[in-house]
Amino acid sequence: MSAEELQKTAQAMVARGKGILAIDESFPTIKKRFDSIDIESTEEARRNYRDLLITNPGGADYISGMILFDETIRQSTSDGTPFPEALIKQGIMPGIKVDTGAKDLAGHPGEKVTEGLDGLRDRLKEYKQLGARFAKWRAVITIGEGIPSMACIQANAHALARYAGLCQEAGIVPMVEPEVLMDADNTIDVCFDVTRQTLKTVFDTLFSMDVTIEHTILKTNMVISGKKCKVQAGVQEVANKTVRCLLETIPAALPGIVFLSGGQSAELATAHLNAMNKSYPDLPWPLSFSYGRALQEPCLKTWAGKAENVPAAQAALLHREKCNSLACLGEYTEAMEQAA
Ligand code: 5MM
Repeated sequence: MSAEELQKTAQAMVARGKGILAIDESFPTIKKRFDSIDIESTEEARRNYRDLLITNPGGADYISGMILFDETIRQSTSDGTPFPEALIKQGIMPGIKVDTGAKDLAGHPGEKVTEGLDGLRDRLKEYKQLGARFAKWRAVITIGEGIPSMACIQANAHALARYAGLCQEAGIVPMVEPEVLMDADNTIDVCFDVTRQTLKTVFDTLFSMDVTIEHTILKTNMVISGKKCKVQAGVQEVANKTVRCLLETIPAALPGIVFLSGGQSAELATAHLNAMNKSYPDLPWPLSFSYGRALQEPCLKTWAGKAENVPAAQAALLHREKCNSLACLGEYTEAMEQAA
């Protein structure tokens, strides 16, 4: 893929009013999700579920790309069309998660470093042949007593930069995902400081390793109160602090920023994105979504593993996709939830 095509792909990922659906749950994560609806995580159950997400009529109006897992990119729809082909036919770009998970960081209790660089050049070649236009690698930064350490942030930034360089060499747009977790009892200001340091380190490292910023997409967390914090920041404060943090750290040359939902409720994740776009319509980059849970949860619950629930589950997914599409334009209102 030429530089021009990489840029086109990156821009198409964050096209106006469109976002990304993350369906790249690894085996342990999809098992957790299926446990919540009491179904067994078999290969066929995973295929059935991903089939309904991928073939949802109307999804392409709001979704530019979907992030697949290694197993999923090799599976097919019920009528035998390979999933990547089924996406491309609808005008949705297939993406692929290429990291192999966050593992304990030696010498740093409670901290993780994401692995998966070994053999990545060859895997990317194969994913490209299977139809992948973009890739994803998620680094996890944990807030806690005395953490994160700079060692953890730097190790993860280094891996993200090496991954991004390999993707661009292979003609695949890297989605660079540093996620500061929201599970602790920290205030929003601690999240601000940690996210700021993380993003600054990641972009310094991308720059020093000659990754082309114009051919990269950032996927990151919002600046938000930890789930266990007694004082929960309101929607406007989250919007203001997230935007300030991004303005301080992210080069204007980046084609776009997409958020993960990180355990926020579906509606709150939409409200936060909407508030950012409504209050700050003239940012250097589009702000969009790449949610997993906040798009899928209502759909997963409605489906509950039953074929007869597929149309209702697809409608629930489409509703979240539409709400988030409107949030990209700052045009979402809470009333849209009642109307659903
Ligand atoms: C869909 O979940 C993705 C895969 O996670 P694991 O590798 O842990 O199985 C995950 O990377 C996801 O893309 C991001 O965390 C965003 O998802 P949420 O649910 O936070 O929006």
